[in-house]
Order: sequence, then structure tokens, then C-alpha cells
Amino acid sequence: MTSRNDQLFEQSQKCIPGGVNSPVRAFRSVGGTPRFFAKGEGSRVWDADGKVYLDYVGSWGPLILGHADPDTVRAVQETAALGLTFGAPTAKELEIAEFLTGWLPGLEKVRLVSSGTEATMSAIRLARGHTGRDLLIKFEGCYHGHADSLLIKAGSGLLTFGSPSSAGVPADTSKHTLVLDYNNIEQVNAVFAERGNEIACVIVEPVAGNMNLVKPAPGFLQCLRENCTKHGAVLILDEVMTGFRVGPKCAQGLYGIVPDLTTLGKVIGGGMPVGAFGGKAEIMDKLAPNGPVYQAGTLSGNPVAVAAGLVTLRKVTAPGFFDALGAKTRRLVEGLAAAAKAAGVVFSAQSVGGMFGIYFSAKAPTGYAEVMACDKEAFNRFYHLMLLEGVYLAPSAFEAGFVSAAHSDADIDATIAAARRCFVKLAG
Ligand code: HOZ
Repeated sequence: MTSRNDQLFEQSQKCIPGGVNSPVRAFRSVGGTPRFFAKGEGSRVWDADGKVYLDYVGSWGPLILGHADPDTVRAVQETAALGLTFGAPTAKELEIAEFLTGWLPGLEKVRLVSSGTEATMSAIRLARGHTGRDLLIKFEGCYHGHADSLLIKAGSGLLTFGSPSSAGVPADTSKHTLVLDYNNIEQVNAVFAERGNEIACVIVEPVAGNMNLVKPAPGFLQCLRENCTKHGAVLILDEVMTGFRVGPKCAQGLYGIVPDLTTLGKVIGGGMPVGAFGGKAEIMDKLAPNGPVYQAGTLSGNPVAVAAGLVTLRKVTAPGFFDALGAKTRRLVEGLAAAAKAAGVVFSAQSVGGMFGIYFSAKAPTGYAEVMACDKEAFNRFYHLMLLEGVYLAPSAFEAGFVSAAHSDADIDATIAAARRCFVKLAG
């Protein structure tokens, strides 16, 4: 008998390209039918057939409080009752802007947008407008949304489908993007030494989360900071994924880096569409209407979305929140690694705050080439075994995983127990 997920997917493909509104969701990498979700509550999601899963995707990061957090839902309902959007300033957007600028040392001014992609593309335009230079440096396997100049050797869906650069990006645009190796300090120094006065900005995921999870090598982020300062380039930390996810002061706090610009998204919207970019007032004031760099949006600063973000931000910045989330996430990855070892499966895992990576390789990768060398077939088999066990992981070997505050110790134990059974099957 065809499942409801199968029926919905078949129907969807007739009117939505690939049946999905974002490519990785299509399950092409792991094979099979995407699950259509009908409900989420806490750590769990229910698919269209009524099967329940422990969720480690959390809508790709935003749901740090779990699904349908009651305080967040209440704030959304109360704010929505007062009007959905005005296309004019509101006190709510001021509240979140004051919170963010008061919280992150490098964020003197901030502008709200509706997605992470908008945040990164606007930050890059601003960096170029500010410096009067065109050249942009990014790192192979990092993903910063789908603006033209960023779709070159990018991660996430582009890696999932094995085509790291997109069609439709004019050569005239891509010639202004220089792609370097993540964690390669020597290469960064050499490029700055040669072309430092042409470089408008460096954009980097301070913990890469779109080629699975790759941690920054000691000194890597500091080297970017130093080179940008020395050569007058803008350092953009793309914290769309890591912001309020790896620690209360984001990755910049964790690694002690003050960027010139920060991009945010995901958690700051608490499950609603919110993005932001901000940084030094001197740079931010180049934005219209104060300055010559144009950027705008009908739903930017939307009060309902911002209300969800504010509740989430207050909760995740409460003392002890990240101690608990970090400990839980560590326990998960340590449990998974021990289960694999017991079954004789080549596997490793690591976490940063509430974000984790699992790898079918002997040790955690340090860059794109090592990520590509992991056993993707083993991941795909493990993925489907876990799905049968009722554990929902990201449907691609190239995405990070996320734990929420709603995951209980019992949830973590159940996940490790499920993985133990899957590793045994995988080894057999
Ligand atoms: N590019 C997102 C994850 N890194 C996927 C977003 C989605 O499919 O919703």
C-alpha cells in the first residue's frame, strides 16, 4: 500500500520542482521518499502517516527550544492578533535590535531581513560599498545562502548533489569570488600578501555547518581577523547557523573574534523567517537611507517573526542554557561514537554547543577534501536504518545535526540505543 508520504511526494512533484521548496529536502542524496511532516512537539515530529520521530534537524537549526515551544507560540499568537505586518517601524523590531546590539560586542548597529540568504548577500554588498573593492573571499564547502557571488564551490545542497557551483551565475560575477581552503592559514596569508588591496571582504562560517560540521583549526579565525585588519578588508562572520546555537555569544564569543560584520538567521527567528546583519556603525551607516548602499524589504522586521525571535533569544541567553545543551549534545555524540566502536564501524562524531557532526571516517574532517573522503554509502544506509528506528537526521551526509533544549536525557539514550542496533546491522 502506498503511504501518505509517497502520495504527497508524487503529487508535489507535479507542481513544485523536485517536489520540494529547498533541494536537500528531496532525499535525493539518501534515496527514498521525503517525510512530509504534519506536527511537531518538543523533540518529536509526526509524518503524514502518523509515524513519530526524534528530530535532530530542528528545521535546520532554528528550533533550539524544540517544536512548538509554548512561550514562543503564545508570543506569535498575541502579536499576530495585533496585525501581521505594517511595512513601517514597530517597537518590537527596536526591542530585538537593542537586544542584539547590547549583547554582541561587535554589533553596534543591526538591520533585520527575512532570511539568512538576504543577510549574507546584503552584508557583501555593504562590504563592497564600504571598501570600494570587488573581490570576495570564501572557503570551499562553506555555504552562505544562494546569492550569485556565493554559489561557488559552496556546501549544503550544492555538495549534496555533487555540483558545488550553480548554473546561472554569470562569469562576470564569479570572477570576483576567490575560493580558498577552509582552515588553510598559509594560503590565506599568501593571498592577502599578493592581493590584499583588492579584497573587499572575507566571509566565513566560523564553524562550518554546511559540509557536515568542521571546526575551525586553532589560529584560523584569528588569521582572518589579522589579515582583514591589516589590509582594510571587512571580516564577515556568517553566524546564520552558529549564532545563538554554539554558545550564548555565538561562535565569535566562543573563539574570541570580533568581526566587522555578522550575519544571523535561524535561531534569532525562533522558527519564523528572520535574518539580520550588523556590525561596526561606521560600516552600517553606509546603508540607505544614511548612505549609498541600497537594501530593503517589505517584511523586514516583521513583528510576528520578531516576537518569536525575542522569546527564543531571551531563553537561550539565560544563565546555564548552553551548559545544559552542550552537555546533552556531547553525550549524544560520545554515545554514538561508542556504539559504532562496539560494532566495529569506522565512525567519528563531534559537537560544538547544540550542533553536531557525524562522520563515517576514523576522525573528524578538518576541511572539504576530508569531508568528501567520508563513506557516503555507509551514511546513507545508516540514515535509513535510523529512520526506521524513528530517528530523523538530516537527509544528507553534508549537513550538521541539531539538538534542542526539548531533547530529554531519555531521548538521547533512546537515540544511542537505536544507533547501536543500526551500527550492528551495518557491520553485519
Ligand atoms: N540549506 C539548508 C541547510 N543547510 C537547507 C534548508 C532547507 O532545506 O530547509
